[in-house]
Amino acid sequence: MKYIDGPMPSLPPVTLYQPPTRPWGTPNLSPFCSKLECYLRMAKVPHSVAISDMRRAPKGKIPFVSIGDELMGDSQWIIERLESMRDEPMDHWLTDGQRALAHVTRRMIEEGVYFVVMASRWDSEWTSTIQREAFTKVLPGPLKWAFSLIVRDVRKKLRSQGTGRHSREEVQKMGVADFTALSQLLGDNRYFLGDRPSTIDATVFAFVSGAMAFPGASPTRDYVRGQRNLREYEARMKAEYFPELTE
Ligand SMILES: N[C@@H](CCC(=O)N[C@@H](CS)C(=O)NCC(=O)O)C(=O)O
Repeated sequence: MKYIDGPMPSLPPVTLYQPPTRPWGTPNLSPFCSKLECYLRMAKVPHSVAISDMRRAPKGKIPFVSIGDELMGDSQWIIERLESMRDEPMDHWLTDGQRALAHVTRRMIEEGVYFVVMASRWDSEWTSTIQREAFTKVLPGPLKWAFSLIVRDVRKKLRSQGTGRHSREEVQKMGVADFTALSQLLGDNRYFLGDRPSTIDATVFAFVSGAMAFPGASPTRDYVRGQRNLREYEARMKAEYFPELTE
């Protein structure tokens, strides 16, 4: 799979490693993979996409990339590295205040909303149906038995991070509060910070899309689906950067 539009000739070849799946009309099962792929498309970075093999992941997580011969993990470090190689970084037009807002928004989403989204997806109600179906599509045949290990691992991580210690009601209350803040900050802006895209849009889009798309109902998902501005933002971003998902 290739996406090339407006080449950046000074870059060494870039390959994005991620699971080969676009479930439920969202770019990836993993919102961090959706974020990075969205950024690569927004920034018009020529790249190819390959299936992730966790044994090669430099930080033991997806997504990861190769830039030339170098393997690199963590969506944010990757974006910052690629931005540093551009003549004009995507965020060049932001004021210091907008940069600060983008920073706290991204940290809230990636360190807070992510775990609410995970808890909502791995809720016992959906684990054995929706999640099993999505995961067994991407697990290689011989590893399909490993789904129960994944369930155990995700729940252990949710518990050690803290979100997994709250009741479902408490987790959902946090999720609705986070997306209320995002909806209010977005207002009627075309992109998160105004009428031009910036790197924070990759994160906001990925997590709004991932939360909205999941087929299992939850107060958080239903809140996001019910907010006109979040819904329209997700549809605009998708039409612009992932048109194949709107067909
Ligand atoms: N900070 C990392 C987070 C990536 C992340 O948490 N990825 C999850 C999938 S959504 C993962 O690889 N989980 C596997 C694991 O933790 O073992 C980034 O921005 O890339």
